[in-house]
Amino acid sequence: MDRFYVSTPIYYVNAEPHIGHAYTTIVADVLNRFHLLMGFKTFFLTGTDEHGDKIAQAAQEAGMDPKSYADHISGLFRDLWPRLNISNDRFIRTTDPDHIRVVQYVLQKVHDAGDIYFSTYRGLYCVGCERFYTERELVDGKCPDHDKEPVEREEANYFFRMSKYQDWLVEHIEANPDFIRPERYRNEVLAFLREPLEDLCISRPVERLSWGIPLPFDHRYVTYVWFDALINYITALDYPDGPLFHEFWPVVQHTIAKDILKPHGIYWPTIIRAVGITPYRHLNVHGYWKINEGKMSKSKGTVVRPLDLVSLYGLDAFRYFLLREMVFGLDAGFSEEALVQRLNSDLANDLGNLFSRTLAMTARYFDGKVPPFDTEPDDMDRELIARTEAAAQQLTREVPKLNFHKALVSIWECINAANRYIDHTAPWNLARDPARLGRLKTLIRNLLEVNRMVAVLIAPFMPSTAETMLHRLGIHKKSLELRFDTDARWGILIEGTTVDKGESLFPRVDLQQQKEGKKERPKPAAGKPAVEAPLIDFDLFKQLDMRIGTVKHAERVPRSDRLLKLVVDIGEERQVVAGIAQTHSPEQIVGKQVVLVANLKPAKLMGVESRGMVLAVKDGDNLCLLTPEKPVRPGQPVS
Ligand code: ME8
Repeated sequence: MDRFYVSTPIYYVNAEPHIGHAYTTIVADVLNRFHLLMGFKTFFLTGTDEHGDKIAQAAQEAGMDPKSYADHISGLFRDLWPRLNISNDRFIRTTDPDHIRVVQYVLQKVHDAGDIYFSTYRGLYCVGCERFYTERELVDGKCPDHDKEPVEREEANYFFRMSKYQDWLVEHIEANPDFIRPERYRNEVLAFLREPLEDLCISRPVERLSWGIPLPFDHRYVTYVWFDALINYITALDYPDGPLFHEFWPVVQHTIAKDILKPHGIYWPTIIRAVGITPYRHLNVHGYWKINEGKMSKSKGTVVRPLDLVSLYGLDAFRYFLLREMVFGLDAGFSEEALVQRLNSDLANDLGNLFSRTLAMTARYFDGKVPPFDTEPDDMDRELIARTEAAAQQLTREVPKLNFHKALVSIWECINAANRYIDHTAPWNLARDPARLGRLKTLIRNLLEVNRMVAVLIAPFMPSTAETMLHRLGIHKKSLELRFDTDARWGILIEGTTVDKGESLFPRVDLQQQKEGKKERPKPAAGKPAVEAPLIDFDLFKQLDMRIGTVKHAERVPRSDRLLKLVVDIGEERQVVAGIAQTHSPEQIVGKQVVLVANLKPAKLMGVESRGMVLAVKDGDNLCLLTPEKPVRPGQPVS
């Protein structure tokens, strides 16, 4: 069986997930789902990068120890992915014990082979960044991040002999044209390699940074964060001895954005070569999402949060937009206007319309049952079938080349051809003439087949829409169970199957109303005031002792579907029982910060003592825990 392994970068835990993280992870998800559709055995890895200066500093600013801080932000990533329908097999953290073991194993191996040496380094050091800069990295002699001239400093450190592998790397890139792709990034790496490569400093003295993996051969040092992070790609396969490593390493593709081209295009292949393993098969490099032509920025308030968009426009509209709008490799601009435009035209008008027209006609003319092909196909039928089959072929050609937009364009050509087919054949006219019932059956059957094929072809991009469409066509398969060979074939609907007209797949969105709606508070039900509770004075409110706590441990309460038993750190450890088991798993909630009413009288639920109450909000089936905007020290009072 063919195999496929895709990874995303492991994201730093110094910032919350944004649209850029979502894009790379959705791209990897599409690749994974596509290869499953094609019958491959796959492995899909994502996770978080948790050591190093940046994280230690962010934790300090939040007044937390680095591990609790990393637990919290890592949890935000881990919880986001299922909500974007990401099909990863493992979520790796660089603080996982197996990762620490593999990093130390690799360091020792490369050290034993003589490729790590100890040396005193004299160089230009930026105090703000806490790192050395090479002349080439400076802009007008200054650190590009701090706009300050670095100072001369001397430090003894460990170095990886990266320079030794320079010639090999150039030859490898030249001999394998799609090792780094698209070509512009391959050229960028080759251009960099035209200059002599310096050795890579891979340690930090503990007195300067303790938040890292200790070097196995010298505990006065921790590992430089990139040497640690890159190794995650083999830890996840149980390197060196695990069967996964032998199965999946030879077919690995890493997916990243252009910001981390150098560590992936240069450090990683040379490290892996020094370990004695062949490097990855492909490095897939995409461009940047820009907001108002610029970088996303917290201070300018232009950070785009995936769940905000998903809650406004739906998950599949969000996934479709990202994949259709960006040409892989180039930058793209993000705007809500552009997203709504695509939603209304491609999804509501084209796909949504085709599906609802087809099902409405099936309901009207054939009592909602799939009719047979009753007449020989004519030219128009043949053209429709040919277009559908062409879209299927394009999918198999374009997705492996990362041309997601092209694959979608050809699926949409088929959708538009089917809409035109309806207009040209005018089934409503045939329906008036009993002598042409056979032709009407064939027409509707063709349309149902196109819709079914489209559902299968969009499954890697929009898995839940695919499932909804198939379900309503009477096919009860999960999108991950679909297989191209058996499911992307014309004509396999079963005659007589009942289809379900249902509601429209993608209601149109009015952006203006949406924006106004966002500003408005939700309207209370007719005639009722929004707040009915009696007013209280501040003294009564003050009697509530509410604290921020970090969940240290969580487990299900035996024999209860609803209850979780939590241990929450609020400066002291509190056992609390919370009615959240139907929406939150114990693994999801450990590391999260919650708001706890700390002076509630103890109570027993299902025989388990609860000393406090975790605050949550319920909106229909949506149960959300209240959590501070940024991590804070456990025990801080809420006022
Ligand atoms: O670099 N547009 O983590 P990170 C598109 N921990 N993609 C974007 C983006 C944007 N505007 N901004 C970020 C790190 N990304 C390291 C990686 S891997 C061994 C270690 C995405 O949290 C894109 O995938 O800064 C980019 O490469 C990644 O986030 C950087 O994530």
